[in-house]
Amino acid sequence: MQIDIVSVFPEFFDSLNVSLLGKAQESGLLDIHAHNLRDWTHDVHHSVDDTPVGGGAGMVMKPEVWAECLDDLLQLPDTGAAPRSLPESSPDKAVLIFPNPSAPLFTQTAATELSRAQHIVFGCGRYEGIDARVPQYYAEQGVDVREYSIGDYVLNGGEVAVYAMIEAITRLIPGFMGNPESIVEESYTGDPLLEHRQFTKPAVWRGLAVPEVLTSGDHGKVDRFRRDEALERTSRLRPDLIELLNCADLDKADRKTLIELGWEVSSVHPRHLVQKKQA
Ligand code: 6GU
Repeated sequence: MQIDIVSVFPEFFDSLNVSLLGKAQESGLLDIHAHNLRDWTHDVHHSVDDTPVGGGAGMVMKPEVWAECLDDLLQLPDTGAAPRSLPESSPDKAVLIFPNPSAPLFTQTAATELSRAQHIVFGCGRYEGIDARVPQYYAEQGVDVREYSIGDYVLNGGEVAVYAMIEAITRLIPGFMGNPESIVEESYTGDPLLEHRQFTKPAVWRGLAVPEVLTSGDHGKVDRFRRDEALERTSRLRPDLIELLNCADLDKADRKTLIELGWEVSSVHPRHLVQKKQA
């Protein structure tokens, strides 16, 4: 997979060369480049932003600079005219992603889909964001353009969000992880449940004991204990995820556990029986 990142702080991404991401680049599985948007400016001040049309605080990133940069990275001709229709399912069709706090949430489902892409270009906005015509223009050229937020809070720029998305996407590329089983087991893949707790030795530490069933050697009991713990933690911390489960996929023991936790499991999705308190 080729990843191009455009930012006014490309140094921010230097640490992508360490750890598992560094290894994946050495092995040729991944090729990541961080580019400085200012390299595509022509004026002496290398300016990338301007005041918002219609007024208001802050600055907006200029469309011309972004377009010169993105035309290069996407290898598109710099015409403002006729949209090029790119073949819909071309395997090397690039995905262009703009981090944006006012966009849909980036989820594990998006990460999984994007882990199959050949080429991703990330455009990191700063200030009040990028002129809205930039994503519109590339979408009209036939590019697969996405905008994602990583959560309901505001960051100073898209860099941290892009870093998070790159980690989530690349670890799902086949061959990236040493132990692919750890991907299958963890939260948000397979059943969208939070994970059970993990313990290592010693069995008692500072007076706190590991749950006894985990040391029993009975794998059936261990699996059931962990599954119940995942259901209980999800019910308590993220009931919205329980509501997405399909009752038909739950086994008898899952149903029993959910019923004990106050869920009704005889319709399509679980429903909580106790009315939630009004805000
Ligand atoms: Cl994608 N960008 C910024 N600036 N802030 C965010 C975000 C993105 N996602 C959550 N907060």
